[in-house]
Amino acid sequence: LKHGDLANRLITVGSAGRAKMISNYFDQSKETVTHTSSRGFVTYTGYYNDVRVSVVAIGMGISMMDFFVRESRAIIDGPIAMIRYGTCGGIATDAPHSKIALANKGSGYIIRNPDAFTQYYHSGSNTQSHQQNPYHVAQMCPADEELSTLLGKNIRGILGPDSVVEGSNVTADSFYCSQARIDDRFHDDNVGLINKIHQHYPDAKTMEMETFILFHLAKCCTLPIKAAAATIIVANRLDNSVIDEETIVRLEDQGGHAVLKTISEIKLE
Ligand code: R1P
Ligand code: URA
Repeated sequence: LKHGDLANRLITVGSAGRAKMISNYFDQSKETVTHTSSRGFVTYTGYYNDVRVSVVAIGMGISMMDFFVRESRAIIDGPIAMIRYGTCGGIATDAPHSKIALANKGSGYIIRNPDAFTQYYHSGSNTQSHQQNPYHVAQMCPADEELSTLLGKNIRGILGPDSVVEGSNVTADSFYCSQARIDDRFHDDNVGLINKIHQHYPDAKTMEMETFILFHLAKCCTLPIKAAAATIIVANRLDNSVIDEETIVRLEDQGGHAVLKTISEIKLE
């Protein structure tokens, strides 16, 4: 993409299918420009209620979000608003599957500390790596308050008053070890990690893999970026209950519509 190809109002999602679904709500009387990159980014730029918007599917993880925020900021003039609409796992009893989690209280960040695992590098080595904490837990980064409030209002307006769980999210650098999934095939030292996450972030409701980087780069950018995030809770990690496929598709579609309405309505100054 080059200068001018992206709108100042951006939605970012993980999957190409979700991006397409949201772009189906674009004004049909106006042109939608689509671009698929060889690195797996899929972009739709068009209009919603006569306002220019872009939806970008970026795939998974913190590096892809880093590419998205920095490279879109490089080719857009003026203020930007960005909303992530993703999926996540619920890590609190009041974050059941099939609700939409609004990260209005911000996002935490948990990453594996490789130096806590160096005793596995060489057989017979006596390094004291176990003295290190196996996971680094960063300070919470806030979301944009105005954008988050509007997003919550519009999701409730389309999906109903009880559709939203508010709180904070925790972004992890892995779907597995740093989200406390136990795998005997790897040394992960992560038993009880969800409890440690709650000690650090008492109102954490969800875990996923991109939101913190979006919020952090929005705050660290020298040019204006407003950022917010909402995610479909696809499973609850405490009781192992899982959403059904039909509900995911409905929430991607209707929640995506609410996200699109929000990005078109937010004031950019
Ligand atoms: C993992 O399955 C992926 O799903 C979540 C995570 O953040 C990660 O990207 O979000 P998306 O559905 O937006 O990809
Ligand atoms: N995405 C994640 O990163 N974690 C989950 O538990 C579900 C979706």
